[in-house]
Amino acid sequence: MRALIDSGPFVRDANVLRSRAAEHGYLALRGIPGPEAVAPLLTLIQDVAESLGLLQPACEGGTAPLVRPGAALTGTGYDDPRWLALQERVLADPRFAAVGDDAGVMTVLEAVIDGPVLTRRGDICRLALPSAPHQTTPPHQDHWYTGGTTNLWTVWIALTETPLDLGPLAVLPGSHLRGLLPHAGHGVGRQKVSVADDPHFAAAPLAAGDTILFNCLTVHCALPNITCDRVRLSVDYRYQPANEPIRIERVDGTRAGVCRRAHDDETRRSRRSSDSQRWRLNQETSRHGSDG
Ligand SMILES: O=C(O)CCC(=O)C(=O)O
Repeated sequence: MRALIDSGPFVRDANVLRSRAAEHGYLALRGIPGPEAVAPLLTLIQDVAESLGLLQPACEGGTAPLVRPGAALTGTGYDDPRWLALQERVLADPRFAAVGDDAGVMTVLEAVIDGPVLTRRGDICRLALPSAPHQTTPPHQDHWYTGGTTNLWTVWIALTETPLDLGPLAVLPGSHLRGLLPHAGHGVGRQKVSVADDPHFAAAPLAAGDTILFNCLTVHCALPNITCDRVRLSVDYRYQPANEPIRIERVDGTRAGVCRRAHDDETRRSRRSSDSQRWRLNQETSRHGSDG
């Protein structure tokens, strides 16, 4: 495992950010948006997850919260009703959007995208429980799930201190230059690329409010949460150039965020109201996390 290269010191240098992002397919940004910026969102997520029976009452000091004994998510995690309730309550709260719209974050995005940026392109709040290796995010490229422009960037933000054993994000530097790789696997969010034990993955212990930004073709995964009782909390937001069309067609012909079975079922049935479709698409795009 390699270390991440910190681009935090260059946040005011658009040329350095752009050229590093183009070369490596990612930027690690320590202190962007920073611990104060994420504190209200951390409180919100802890409160909601505690009320759903997933966490013990919050600890002080930005350390990862303790799991409620016995708490586990069913299936792939993305289809557990408590996971969906968490997304519904957190994503609707202004404290969630505030972090994705943080001025420091947006400055970096505008530098990397080199122009006006469209937000809300698939955002999600994540909680990685201990003792759940089967739910650890496998290596994948977001583009497989999101479709549309390849100039789509994800901002992944740690909400508490996230040492390696808590399972932070890992990226494969330069992998965005290989184009879209074959993905295989079953279940929501379980399609992955085969890069078994590639020693070139890069990761680092993160502090609350540290960011990893990466392109939708950059292969990434989560490290497993191998703590016995701590929960990793993070959020990820997606952005694309404002002047590019929003396309939700995946390379396999399904719509982004809608799994094949749901897509086929929906095609057979007559369509429901456009409002309910939009809601489902938002939910599924979020799950992708996105499934990505
Ligand atoms: O946080 C994770 O477990 C995975 C994140 C991810 O795959 C993403 O942000 O696209």
